[in-house]
Amino acid sequence: MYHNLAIVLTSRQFVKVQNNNPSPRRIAHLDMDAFYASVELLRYPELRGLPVVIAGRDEHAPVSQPDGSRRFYRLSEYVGRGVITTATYEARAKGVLSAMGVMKAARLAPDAILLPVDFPRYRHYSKLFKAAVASIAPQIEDTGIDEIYIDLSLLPDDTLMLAQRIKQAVRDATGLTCSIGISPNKLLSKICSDLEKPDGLTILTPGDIPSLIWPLSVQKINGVGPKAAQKLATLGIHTIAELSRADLSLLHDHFGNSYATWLYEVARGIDHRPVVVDAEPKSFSRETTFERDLHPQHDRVYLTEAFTSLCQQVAEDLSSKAYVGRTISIKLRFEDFRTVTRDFSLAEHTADAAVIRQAAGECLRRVPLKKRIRLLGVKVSALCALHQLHALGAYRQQEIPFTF
Ligand code: TTP
Ligand code: MG
Ligand code: MG
Repeated sequence: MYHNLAIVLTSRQFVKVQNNNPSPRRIAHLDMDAFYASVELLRYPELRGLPVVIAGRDEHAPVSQPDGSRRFYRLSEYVGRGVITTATYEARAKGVLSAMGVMKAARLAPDAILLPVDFPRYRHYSKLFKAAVASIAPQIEDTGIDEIYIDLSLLPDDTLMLAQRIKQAVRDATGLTCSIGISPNKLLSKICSDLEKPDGLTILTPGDIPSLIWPLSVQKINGVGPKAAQKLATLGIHTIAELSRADLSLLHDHFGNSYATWLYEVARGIDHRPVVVDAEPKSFSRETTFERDLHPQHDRVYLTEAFTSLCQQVAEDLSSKAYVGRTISIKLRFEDFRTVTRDFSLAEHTADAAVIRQAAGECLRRVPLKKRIRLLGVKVSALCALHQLHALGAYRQQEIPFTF
């Protein structure tokens, strides 16, 4: 099971960009290369060129030797159930990948160096590289610890020159390399930033689409996961070109309306999503795709736990950002990819897990559960910043019993 966190934002700035600039947008996606591993190599330069894996616990930190050198742990010394966060390209060449179990990786590359995860350090470098980009191109949407979208549309400079200046600024500020993809939209730029890693730069023109995009696996589309790809494969659809030739009605039959329409558009490179800059959150949501499709009755205990956990996570997200919300929504995607949503609006704003859970439960009762469930999501919207609510004197913690 994996969790997706989404904070949906609004942007007034983007509306301005669109109105004033009818020419095609220039959207960049920038992603740092082997990010955690590259940050570690800055302090352990003797490991450059070696297979290195970031996965360990604190006990796997290097040990200083009397002669001033350092002793590093090897993957073969690891015992436990941890997973790899990332690996250097040298380790990837041996088949070691993100999210792989460490014990499995140890069989593939027993001599690879093992280093513990140091999140505060990665967050620090994340801030550094984002600030460096902002000094050149301020229209940035933050989408992860090592990646951002940048809207270059309003900048006067040539695209290639801008991209090179951004890469240099990132290198100067951090000592790290990144890869950039540039195209008219987020979907294509995200695909492109991955095409020439590491230290890549891909500027996509419409003429490049048949040669660069069409031959790629559908899984290169951000939003087509292994399950959807597997299902598409049973329809004989493996590449983006094949997906673009599929009938919309065929996709509707197998994936439900909203996902099918989305697939149909992305296969044609269509994506109108704005780069969302400097914005207020519009909603907080968490969702989970289950490793196997769950039966509403037989897997009831597990589903209930997952449901409650999603509500708790959204409540924590709200609290950590000091927001409260009034509309609680749930999303279910069934085994046939049909997606349904339900909303419930509370009388008062809340960031309380139990209140969110009860409202989400109300939503769930309005969904006929006849098919297995592949995805479950909880969203809180109609937000208000806590300080605004306090100013209005309207916020009080609600006490609602936890019953179903
Ligand atoms: P990615 O950008 O996906 O990967 P990466 O930067 O390590 O390598 P690439 O050059 O291919 O971009 O992820 C960024 C960081 O997020 C990564 O360094 C570690 C972390 N991460 C995890 O903890 N678990 C995961 O499953 C993945 C994919 C990444
Ligand atoms: Mg990366
Ligand atoms: Mg990334």
